[in-house]
Amino acid sequence: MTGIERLRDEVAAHLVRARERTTLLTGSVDDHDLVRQHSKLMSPLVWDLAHIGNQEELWLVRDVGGREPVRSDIDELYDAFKHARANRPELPLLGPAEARGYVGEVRDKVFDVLETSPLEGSRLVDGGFAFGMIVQHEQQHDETMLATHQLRVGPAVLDAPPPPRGAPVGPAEVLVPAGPFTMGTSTEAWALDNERPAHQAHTDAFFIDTTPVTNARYAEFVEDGGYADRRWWSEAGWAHVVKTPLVAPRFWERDGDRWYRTAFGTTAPLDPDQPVVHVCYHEAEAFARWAGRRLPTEVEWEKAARFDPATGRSRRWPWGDEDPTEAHANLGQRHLSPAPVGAYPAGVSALGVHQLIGDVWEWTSTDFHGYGGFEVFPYAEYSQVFFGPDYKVLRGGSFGSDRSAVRSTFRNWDYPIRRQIFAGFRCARDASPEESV
Ligand code: AVJ
Ligand code: FE
Repeated sequence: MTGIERLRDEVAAHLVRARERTTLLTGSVDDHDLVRQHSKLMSPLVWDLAHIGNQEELWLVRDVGGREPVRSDIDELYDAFKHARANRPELPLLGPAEARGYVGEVRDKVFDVLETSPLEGSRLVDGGFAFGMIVQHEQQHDETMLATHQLRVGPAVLDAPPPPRGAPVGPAEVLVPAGPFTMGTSTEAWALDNERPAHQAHTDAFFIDTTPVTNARYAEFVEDGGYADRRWWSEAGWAHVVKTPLVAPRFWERDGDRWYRTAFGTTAPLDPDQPVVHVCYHEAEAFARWAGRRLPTEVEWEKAARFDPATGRSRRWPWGDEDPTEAHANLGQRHLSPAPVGAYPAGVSALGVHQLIGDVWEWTSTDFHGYGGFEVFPYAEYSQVFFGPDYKVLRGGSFGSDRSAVRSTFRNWDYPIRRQIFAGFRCARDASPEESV
């Protein structure tokens, strides 16, 4: 097999894997659940389905393939910038059967385009990046659809084995030395525009938590009256917690003196050792202040994840340069929850930090901006239009993120009030001069 044939097979396998997941997420509910609005924050599942097909048609069938449109009449309906999520149920969308037919027809043409695509170079028409972008796009919407499943009310329809068991992780925090490191990437083939270019970044010495903050620890904050104590909240956070009002993470419920958590239609006692999930930025920030700590910046997070003090290099992944296996991280919806802390000793970073990839997206204190030297590619609406103070950066991916759609350089972003995403956090603190040596 030649190099190009092997590459085509790899791309095809990624496309097939993404489509199997999409099919599971849209095929496990009935047509009524596909077209209805489970939350104003989310699209109907049937919109995500046809939007996946429409983006694939735009970039791979029309642009890379130079083929005739499959359905040019529906582009406007599936343009995320034309209609807010809350209004999508009222649109004259393709019905479930029509949407399935459409995405299937697009996919057949894409396999045809792939047969002759050179898959090299960074130009869009060469296909290499374009196929990767579309694989990631489908997986990103699959994670979004998984969040819609979490918001859906009714009996469980998804099933997965429980995550691996936790284990002791040693000291609760890790010292990251002061100095420069390489942040971002210019070489990852599928890295999106906002992850580029590779550049030197600097941090002072700081401590970062060895693991994400657990349910047990977060429950202490709740039980200490943290949600009613003005001292822990920023001005915006306090306004939000009072007005909404927030009293505990989303999907937590108290019965007597025990906490329960509902996930994907199943209610069970809260696992004390799993990372807390479904908290917004304001809650993460308030917890950190209550604990006498702070959230890490995005630069600190990436240094903790990638910097190898022995070589001075930044690794591709916390554990090294090899792509993730099941032993490294809780990714890809293999489990329907984060894994208890210590469950992935093989995934530890050079500095000794656990579970940076997978389990829960981690809020950082950094606003979403382009790096120095940022260039829009291939379209401004992927990330540039979101740059500014309205969005906070999240890092590392969740149990619902696929390995094709997350990297140590990958940057997610959302409003600081959002908590339907699979987001948690870890804390950090400055190192004093005596601690830094
Ligand atoms: C990177 C997750 C914020 O879902 O809004 C999907 C990804 N962009 N379709 C989003 C995305 C276009 C994006 N996030
Ligand atoms: Fe999209």
